Amino acid sequence: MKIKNYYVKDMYEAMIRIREELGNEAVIISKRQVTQKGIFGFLKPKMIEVTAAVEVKEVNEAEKMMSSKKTEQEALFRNEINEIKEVVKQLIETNHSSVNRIVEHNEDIYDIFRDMDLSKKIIEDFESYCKHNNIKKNDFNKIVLYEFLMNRFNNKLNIKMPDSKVLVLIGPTGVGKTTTIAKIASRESLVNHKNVGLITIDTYRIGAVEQLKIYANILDIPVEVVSSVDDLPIAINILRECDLILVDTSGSSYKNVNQLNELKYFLDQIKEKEVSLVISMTSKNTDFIQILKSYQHAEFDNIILTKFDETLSYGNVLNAFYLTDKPISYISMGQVVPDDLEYATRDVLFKYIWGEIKS
Ligand SMILES: Nc1nc2c(ncn2[C@@H]2O[C@H](COP(=O)(O)OP(=O)(O)OP(=O)(O)O)[C@@H](O)[C@H]2O)c(=O)[nH]1
Ligand SMILES: [Mg+2]
Repeated sequence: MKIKNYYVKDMYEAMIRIREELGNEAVIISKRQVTQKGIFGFLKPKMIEVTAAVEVKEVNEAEKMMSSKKTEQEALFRNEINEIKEVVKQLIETNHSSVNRIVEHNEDIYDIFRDMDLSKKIIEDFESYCKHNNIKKNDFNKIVLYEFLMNRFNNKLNIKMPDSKVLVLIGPTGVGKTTTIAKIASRESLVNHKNVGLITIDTYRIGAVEQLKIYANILDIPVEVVSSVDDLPIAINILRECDLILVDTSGSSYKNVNQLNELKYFLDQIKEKEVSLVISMTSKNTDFIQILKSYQHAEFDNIILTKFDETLSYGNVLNAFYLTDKPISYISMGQVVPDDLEYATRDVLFKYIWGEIKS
């Protein structure tokens, strides 16, 4: 058994350090506020002393080695280890009650859920997680929520970068499809030295074609404009030498069934492709759910989340991976091409979510 003390600013820092140093199996066995060291320590903000423990195999190895020698001193030592083990076991068993003791009960987890605009499904899952772990409603707190999120991020979150030659971006109007295409095109052509070609089938909106052509000119890459379904395979054939073909589409309202059918008809003309559904983080949870539902018809493969910079509520990250089994690929956090685009990673997404809950 390895036991270690940590001096930290908050429980978030403690969790991160404990996970890093002792691993996922570690448990918190105590926590108390302490004054910082030094003459003026009492003037500084208080720190938290957190004690964590984890069972390690080395103890068993040590036990084996020692038992072979069979000296009286060793037998005494083994007894001591067993006693320590027993104490720590009891502490682990009462882990939840010790967690409850250390956290103030004034935080209402349901207020956090409401502020994050989480779907009902997630709240129900949290409740069943707590029930399964024997945590009563009165004991819901941020540490329980942290453990729940860690668990779900580890087990449920699905992340995957698109890797097909043809990538089509679809989604509601104004979510950032064209801007994201420009960002991906810049990154792939300038950084990864790929031959990139662009196609737009957005001939509805005034200026849409020009918008894409401007990016194509800057990057010096070819762009094909497609105005009828039959032209789409032709455009793809023209760009066949490219390593990556990015297809921009016009925005469709999730409520407009005709537009969605037309989009599906266009998409069906491309045999081998990956389709990214672009959704803005600023969408309300109820709209977010409807967008995911309506666009299922278009058979998208992954999700790109945009406009992280325009919201302080990141619940849609959870909504995204709870309401569909499709992976998240990119996240966009601003208008700047190409800088404001990142590959989605577990750590970045978790940081957004936990940052919101913590504050
Ligand atoms: N703040 C912010 N703005 C963004 C982001 N991505 C795109 N935008 C802006 O959102 C606006 C619409 O972006 P577009 O790329 O034209 O969106 P679109 O989905 O192609 O729009 P339609 O083609 O009309 O459906 C532009 O002003 C972009 O600069 C982002 O991540 N954050
Ligand atoms: Mg567009």
